[in-house]
Amino acid sequence: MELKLYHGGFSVCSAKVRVGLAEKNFAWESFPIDLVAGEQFDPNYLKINRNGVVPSLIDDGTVITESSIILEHIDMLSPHNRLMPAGRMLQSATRLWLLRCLEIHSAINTMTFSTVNRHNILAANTPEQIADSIAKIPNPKAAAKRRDLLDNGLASAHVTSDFQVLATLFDDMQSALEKSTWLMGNEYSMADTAVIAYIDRLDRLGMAGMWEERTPKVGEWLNASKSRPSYAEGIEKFTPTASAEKTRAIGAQLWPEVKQRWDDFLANR
Ligand SMILES: N[C@@H](CCC(=O)N[C@@H](CS)C(=O)NCC(=O)O)C(=O)O
Repeated sequence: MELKLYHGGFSVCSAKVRVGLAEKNFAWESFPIDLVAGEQFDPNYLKINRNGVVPSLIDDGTVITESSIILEHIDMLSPHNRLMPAGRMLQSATRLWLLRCLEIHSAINTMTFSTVNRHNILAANTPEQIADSIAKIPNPKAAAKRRDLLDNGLASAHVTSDFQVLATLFDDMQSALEKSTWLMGNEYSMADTAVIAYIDRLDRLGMAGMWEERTPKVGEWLNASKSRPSYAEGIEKFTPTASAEKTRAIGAQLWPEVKQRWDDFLANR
C-alpha cells in the first residue's frame, strides 16, 4: 500500500485527513499544495482534483477526493485502530457526521474568509489580483461565495445562514458529549476525527466564545482531542507558530463584531 496525500498546511479538510492517517498510524508521502500561492489551480493538480481543492489521496495510483470519503477509505485499509465503530446504528450515526461535514466545512470556510483570511487577502492584494484569483476557482458557486465574503465580510448573508449550521452543530455536540466522552460514545471514533479540524479552526480564529458559555462540552472535547498524539501529528506540526499567532491576533481584533452578530443571531433564533 502506497499513500500519497496532496494537502494544504492550513486547510481544515487536509488536517482532518492527516489526523485520520495519524490515528491509523499510516506512513504517507506528502505533496504540499500552497493554497495562498494558488497551486491548487495548477493544470497538473486540476487533473487530480477537478475542483481545485485539497485534500486528494492517491492510494496505489487511484485518486480519492472528499475528506470524509478519504477518512472512510483509509479506515478500510487495515483493521487496526478501527475508527468506524462497531454496530449498524453507530455506523449510520457516524456516516451522518461525515455527511454533515459538507455543511460544517462550508460554515468554517465562511467564518475564515469573512474574517482573518479577508483581512489578509485585502491587505496583500490589489483588487485586480483578487479578481484574477477568484476567476481561477473552477466551481462557480464557490467563486461567487468567495467574492461575496471578500466584499461584505461579516455582513455577508452567508454568515447568518452558517451561524445556524454552527449553532446546531454545537447543540448536537453538547447533547452527545453530556452522555459520553466522545461523539459516538466512550470510544474515540471517526466522527471525532471528522470534526476536530473544524472546531480547532474556530478556536484558532479566536471564536471559542461561540461555545464557551452555551455549549461548554465542545471546549472540553477540543481539549481531549488535542491531548491525542494525532492532533500534534495532523494539525500542530503543520501550523507554524508565527502564523498561528498572527491568526489569533487578527481574530482577537475581529471578535467583538463576530460576538455581536452571534449574540444577535442567538437572541432571534
Ligand atoms: N468538501 C471538500 C472541500 C474541499 C475544500 O474546499 N478544500 C479547501 C481547503 S479546506 C480548498 O482546497 N480550498 C481551495 C481554495 O481556497 O482555493 C472536502 O471535504 O474535501
